[in-house]
Amino acid sequence: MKRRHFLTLAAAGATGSLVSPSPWTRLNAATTMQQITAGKTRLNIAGTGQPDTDLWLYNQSCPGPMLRYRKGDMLRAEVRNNLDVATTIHWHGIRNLNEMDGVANLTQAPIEPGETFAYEFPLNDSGTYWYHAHNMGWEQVARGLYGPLIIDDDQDPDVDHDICLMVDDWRLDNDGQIDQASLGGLHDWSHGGRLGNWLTVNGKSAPEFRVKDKARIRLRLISAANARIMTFQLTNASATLIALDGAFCQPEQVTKIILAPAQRADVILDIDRGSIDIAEISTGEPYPAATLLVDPALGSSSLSKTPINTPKPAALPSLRQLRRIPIHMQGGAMGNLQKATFEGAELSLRELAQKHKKLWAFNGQIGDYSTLFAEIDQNNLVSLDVYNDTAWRHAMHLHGHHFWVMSDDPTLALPAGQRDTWLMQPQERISLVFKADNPGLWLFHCHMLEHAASGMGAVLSID
Ligand SMILES: [Cu+2]
Repeated sequence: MKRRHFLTLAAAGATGSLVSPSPWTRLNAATTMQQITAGKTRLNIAGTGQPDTDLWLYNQSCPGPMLRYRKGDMLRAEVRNNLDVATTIHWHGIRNLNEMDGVANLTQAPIEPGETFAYEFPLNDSGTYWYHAHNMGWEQVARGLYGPLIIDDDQDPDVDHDICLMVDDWRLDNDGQIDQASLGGLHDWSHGGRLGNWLTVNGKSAPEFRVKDKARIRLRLISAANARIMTFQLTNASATLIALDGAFCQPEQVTKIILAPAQRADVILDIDRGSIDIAEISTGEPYPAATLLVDPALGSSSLSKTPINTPKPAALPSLRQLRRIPIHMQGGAMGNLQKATFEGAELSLRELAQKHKKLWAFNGQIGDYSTLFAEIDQNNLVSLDVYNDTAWRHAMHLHGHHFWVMSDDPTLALPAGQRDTWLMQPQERISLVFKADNPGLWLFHCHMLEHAASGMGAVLSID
């Protein structure tokens, strides 16, 4: 099985450039309580001349407000639910207090319509993160309930522009509205998830970002897509990848960035020839995503373009005492799952699909929050030995911890640093190694949100 490298090594010579002022209101002040309201809003995301789209948003903004802090700050947010369904917020990639992790019906009660819930937790890691609804996520994220969360670090490289590109893959109907008929469709759930037909970057179609000439730019890419695995290509530019899923990695030159749902990648670009186009190319046809426009009115960068020096990624500890947890992933279309256990009963795949909309299993068990998949002693070093025995790719996400990715397969390109979401190819075998130093009930699930909803998840108990 050939696996696609997460990031393709760049060949092109030109350095790129990226850029632009943030389109969001910047909420700040680490110690103040942020007010975040989930509600219904009509907003244009379908492009100029198109009708506004009925969305579910945080603070009427798409994406939701940028939350920006410094490492060591406390995040305090009062979340009000003005929707007519229950919701929660999960702070993706944050090694959080368990009771602040935002998983409805596992770590907290759902926030009912009209209610508020206060989240408060320390931010011990810097980098690019995001927050999103974690109750009926397959619908609530698809309708717009997500936003960026950025934590600055004293060791961040100096740049002229720090630009966050939050990308999404919407499925809109001919009226420019969320295609509601397809929400919950069993075909999508058993295949690659609910793929969209409309790409936005920061809620807009192919936005332009103005930058200084010769600028050094940090570009933070975040995928809020439900299911689509996107590939971003920088035309006329190469970039230095410096972080994956928030964590600094071994810097490397790239011209393409593959982002599975929920993944993030940070790159540094130096503008040395005019403007730069960023295209999404996963379908084979380049689709414009964003442009970085050199604007002479902004002047020219005075930063010296020193080599990029970032902190070393966290080193893998000794593996002498390793708790191995085998995870055999099965199910989905063209799969080999015949039957599985759901809520204590063994059912055929047909029954599971037709009566319960369950399609995926780990070790013959359909994921649900009432079953502990594994009980782990705190501070154990754990290896989730995952075998993707399905015909589909999956973006596997662990809550509350960051993991190292290991494999016996020398052809796999593995990250040197830690991640929180790993894209698995069909038939891939991988070990996700982490120190179980954060007590609580933590989900390990596919971030193709339709797969998670139909059984591809498990609860790990650490204490
Ligand atoms: Cu999946």
